[in-house]
Amino acid sequence: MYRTFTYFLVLIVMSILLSCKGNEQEPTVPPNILFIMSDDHAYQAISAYSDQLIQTPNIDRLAKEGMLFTNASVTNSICAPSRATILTGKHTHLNGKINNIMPFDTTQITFPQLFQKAGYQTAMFGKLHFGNNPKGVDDFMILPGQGSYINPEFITQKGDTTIIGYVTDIITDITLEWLDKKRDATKPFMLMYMHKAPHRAWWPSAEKMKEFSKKSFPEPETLFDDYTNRGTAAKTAEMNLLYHMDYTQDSKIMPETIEEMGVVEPVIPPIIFNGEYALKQSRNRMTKEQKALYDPLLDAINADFKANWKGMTNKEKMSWKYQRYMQDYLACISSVDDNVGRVLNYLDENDLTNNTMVVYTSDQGFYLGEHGWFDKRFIYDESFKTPLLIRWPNQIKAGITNEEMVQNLDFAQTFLEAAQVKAPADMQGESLMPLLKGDSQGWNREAVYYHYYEYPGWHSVKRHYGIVTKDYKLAHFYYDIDEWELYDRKKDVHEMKNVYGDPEYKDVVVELKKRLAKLRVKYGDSDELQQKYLDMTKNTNSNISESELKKPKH
Ligand code: SGN
Ligand code: CA
Repeated sequence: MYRTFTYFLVLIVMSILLSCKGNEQEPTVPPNILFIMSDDHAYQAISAYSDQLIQTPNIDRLAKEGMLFTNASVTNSICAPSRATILTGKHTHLNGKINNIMPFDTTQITFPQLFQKAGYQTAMFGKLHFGNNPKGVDDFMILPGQGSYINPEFITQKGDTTIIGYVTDIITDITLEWLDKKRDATKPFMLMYMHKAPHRAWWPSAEKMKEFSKKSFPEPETLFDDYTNRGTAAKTAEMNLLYHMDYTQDSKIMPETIEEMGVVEPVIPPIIFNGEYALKQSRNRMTKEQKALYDPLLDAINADFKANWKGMTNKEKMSWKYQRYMQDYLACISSVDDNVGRVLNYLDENDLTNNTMVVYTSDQGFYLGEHGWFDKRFIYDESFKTPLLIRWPNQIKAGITNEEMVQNLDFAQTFLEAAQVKAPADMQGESLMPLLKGDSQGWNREAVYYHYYEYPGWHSVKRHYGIVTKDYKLAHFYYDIDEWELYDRKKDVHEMKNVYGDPEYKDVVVELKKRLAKLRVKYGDSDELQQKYLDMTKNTNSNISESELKKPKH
């Protein structure tokens, strides 16, 4: 009641103010916010960024009809920490969610709570991956932990439920149902629509698997990278397609085939020993009817493997794995794109397009074979950068590309400013509203800060922090080793040469170290905090504890 009253009051005051200004461009009602986030969606796999790998016509609409950010990045390239930064508007070292395992302190203010307080209708559907339920949403249905692709379980306010079908379609069905039937249409909404796809172990819908397992894709230039001229961290990371991508859960080779062919590589992490994990996760969850759709497809993949694998060189195995990886990963994305299309159509059909800010992003970037890798975590470009497309026809001109260094840290304040809700003073980002309105004068960020913590853990990427400017990237790998890396982003776009020790860059290093120290002070990070988080996580290893996350507390 009180909220409805506040909302109408805001509406009346805004209408009076706007009619006084006589500006037809301004919205007369607060905008809706539709936040769409996928999990591990690399910008390389959105055709608005590059059409080398896939066509994503629906996601591309947001760029055509809005703004495409080509230098958007995350502050810590991993799932739950990225989500914590988005929700709190704070760097990891302040919100405390340093990795996927540590609990999130739920006494912190998250931006949906502020929307709810301001009279918005709020909801969240899909993957949160937090270990606790969201605050500040009137309605939610979230996957437990990483969730399942096939016949997923959901945690809801009314208890747990399992829905038969494919996760990307189901999350969309739930989202559309809320938009159409559940919300109060007299109020503006802030809706978080968050996909599980295309997270590992990539499992497409049967229809898309059929389509994509016939395709082949261009290899990235750096697929056969041997990490020469890089530091220890790149050399010791465990995310190489040849050595760490699993034939069973990742490439969909059945344990029987593995045995028959005598495959002993790669070294499979214990949790997915014998391929149990993914095949259990997806194939073993299927109904008889679903199995009947998938099995001929899996048989064809296995037959191809049996016919070709034995005679392959390592290089050929790498190429084979890359193709299998891209077929499944991109097939998952194709479903995301179709489903984003369904939601955008709904907005069109219900006259909601013009005054809804639609945001499409990912919780981080991802390696699609660049440097021979899959996964994320590093400050290097493919995982540091993240896709970001924003459309709001009432405020943003169509078809604009923006190259400024924006971050997921900025989202909360952007949404709050769009809705004219005051952001708490301790949020650390900056609202993107000036950029969205075409005012780059009102934006003067020249460097961003990054800090990754989940080590020891999956994929063995060592802890590091760093500064990124448009020209350079300086990173300090401080645990286990004490190594600095510097990349010249203009001359070495693929980040193949660490020039930290190169005398030519001596002055650049001195200057960047000063700027990095200043950034750490500005954002409140320090050696002491770093040590505190090291001590806190001394005995944790995400390889082991990830499964414990599966069941969030209610
Ligand atoms: C799982 C994956 C990893 C992935 C982490 C974190 N392994 O552990 O490849 O890096 O999730 O991903 S898997 O064998 O289970 O597929 S995150 O997006 O949740 O941070
Ligand atoms: Ca992720």
